[in-house]
Amino acid sequence: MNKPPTQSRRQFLQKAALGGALAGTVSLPVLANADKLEFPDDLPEWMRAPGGEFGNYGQPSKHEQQVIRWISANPAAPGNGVSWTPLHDLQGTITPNGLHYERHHNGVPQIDPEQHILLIDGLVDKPISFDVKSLMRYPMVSRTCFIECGGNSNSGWRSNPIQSQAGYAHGLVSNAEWTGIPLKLLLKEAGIQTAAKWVIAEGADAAALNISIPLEKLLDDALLALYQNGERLRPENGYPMRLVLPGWEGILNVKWLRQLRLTDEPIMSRDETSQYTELMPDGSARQFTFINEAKSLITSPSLGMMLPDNPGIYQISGLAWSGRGKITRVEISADGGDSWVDAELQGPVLDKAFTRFSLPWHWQGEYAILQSRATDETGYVQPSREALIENRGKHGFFHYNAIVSWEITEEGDINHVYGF
Ligand SMILES: Nc1nc2c(c(=O)[nH]1)N[C@H]1C(S)=C(S)[C@@H](COP(=O)(O)O)O[C@H]1N2
Ligand SMILES: [Mo]
Repeated sequence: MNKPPTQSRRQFLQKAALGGALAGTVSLPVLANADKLEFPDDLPEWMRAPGGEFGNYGQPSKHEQQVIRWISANPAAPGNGVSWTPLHDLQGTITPNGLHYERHHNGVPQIDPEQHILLIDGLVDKPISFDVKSLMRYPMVSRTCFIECGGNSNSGWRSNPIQSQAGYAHGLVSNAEWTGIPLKLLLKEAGIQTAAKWVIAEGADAAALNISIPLEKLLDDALLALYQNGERLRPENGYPMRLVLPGWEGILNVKWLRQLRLTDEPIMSRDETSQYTELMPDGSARQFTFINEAKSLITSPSLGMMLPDNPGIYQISGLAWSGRGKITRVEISADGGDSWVDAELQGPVLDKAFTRFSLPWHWQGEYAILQSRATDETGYVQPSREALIENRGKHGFFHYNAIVSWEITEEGDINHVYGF
């Protein structure tokens, strides 16, 4: 599984020449059941008696109970940890609210919305504050975007590829439709002084997490979000209000937001100095890397699944996203990166949001390495792991966005490998 690339593996892949295997012209009826062309004599039990009750708030089918966020909490510091979105179990592009990933530094505060206020002060003409009721009277806009933790996928820095399902290694990213008030509206109401360049955002959790954000971003496309996929924010995602900074790393999307203080310089808080600042190979430090660069991930087939038919037809499907704009291209390789074929992008392709890609694959039962590679509208191409490490060194912890490789064995098993 973690074996180093060998000559024979490479030769193997070359023999498995792609030919038409990824070409996308396969006829679908081969997957239909030939042996179930009549219903069984007995009606199933759910058709013989009236069904269940109405529900005040819906829950997934009991047959889908394995579709969960995976929790990696820090036992040494309760309330500090993450839960991962099961990207490998989901389709489409919207993350259901109950499955949005979580990252808390000190637990989920149980905020009474009646008592919560947002204070805007510092380098403003007049400090102002809002309660939830007053904010509800503002004009709101909706936008769909992903939020991704800067630490997502960071197991990729390890010397051996971890054998976790796609979402449990890369699911500190989720995509939702956020509705709220453009921040520029609220900041302008306070009157921005010319000396103001940064905004220190603070949350109302026990961590009172605070972080510096360039004022420019808040005047651009930032939202004070009150709704998430049509309903009020979930407590774990910032109820009653949070910052949403499309395309910018998770930590800046301050949850349970209670203060925006305008300043002329960053505050140099914990999460922009001891964290999120990284040593580069030349000894310099990389700081204030706000943007999540383009990335993609094949979610199906992926680790934990099996390819039951050998040979068989499979839909390769996955997600791509970029903090710099729209995804313009996703390529797929089945031979460890020697040859690439363009996947289909499912529309609408939105700015700084998940884009679903797919490509039919006629697997002939050969050894294969599946990879996806995203390009965004700035022309940025997702790097190989080799290139990423060459550029960033081995001491990285954040912003890992290299190509992910799934090894398909001749038996149809799937492993995570580092490719060649
Ligand atoms: N107040 C506060 N805001 C916070 C955090 C926190 O612990 N406290 N975690 C940050 C981090 S590191 C991330 S990745 C995102 C996670 O948002 P989510 O839990 O809604 O997915 O929130 C950010 N905002
Ligand atoms: Mo994060």
